[in-house]
Amino acid sequence: MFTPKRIIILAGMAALLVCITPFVVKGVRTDVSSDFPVYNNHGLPDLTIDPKRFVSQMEIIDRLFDDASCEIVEGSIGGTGYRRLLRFDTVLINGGDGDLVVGSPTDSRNPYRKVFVFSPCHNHYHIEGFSNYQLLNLNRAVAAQGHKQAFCLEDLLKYTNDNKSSGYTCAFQGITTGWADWYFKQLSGQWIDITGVPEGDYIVHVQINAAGTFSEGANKYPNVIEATIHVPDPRNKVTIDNSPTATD
Ligand SMILES: [Ca+2]
Ligand SMILES: [Zn+2]
Repeated sequence: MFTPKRIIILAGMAALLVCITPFVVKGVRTDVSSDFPVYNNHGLPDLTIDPKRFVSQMEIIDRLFDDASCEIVEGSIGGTGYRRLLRFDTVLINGGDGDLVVGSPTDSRNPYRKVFVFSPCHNHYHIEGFSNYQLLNLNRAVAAQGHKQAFCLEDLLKYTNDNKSSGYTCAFQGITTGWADWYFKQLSGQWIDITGVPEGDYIVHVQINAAGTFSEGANKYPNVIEATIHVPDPRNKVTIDNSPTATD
């Protein structure tokens, strides 16, 4: 019921209520719900990213990785030692009028079973190639290759007030219509490794359902989100975050 991811989110929400700092997002979880109302998509899901949280949580930090880091295995960092990471929240909203149903990673009858891959960093099954994270120059050339971030899709936030969750978790994955999953920036891989990227202005580019695994019907809500960001000189100090990895 309460997975580590949920507990961290609940703790985070509690912290938001009592602690006002310049870094706290002013928004609440329903901020963008009116921008992405559930519509008649003939029973199909339509996934999109919460654009406000994507921008408001974006930050650049340094983090230390050793030879045993699961991130090396997963390919979310380009090497060991201190890496400079541009990280952000990805909240996946389902604005279609049908659930996204992915099912159990371990059920041999599941038609999606081939898209599941076990994540050593998260210790559960992810959907391979679900999203693509890249840093682009303003002329849209790739400045930092980033990686394909895999996901376990589950219901974590309600985006409308009238739908009950169908109860999707990492063990039986999906997102209910009107609900959202939340990959927050402290999770392993919720970043682009920008180590050595020169100072300048760049575009953070994220695409979801990148491999086209799931049908989204009319697909009215965008699967690509972009934001511009200024990357400081690599010699400049930024915040170091060596706190234990969130692994859900
Ligand atoms: Ca979409
Ligand atoms: Zn995961």
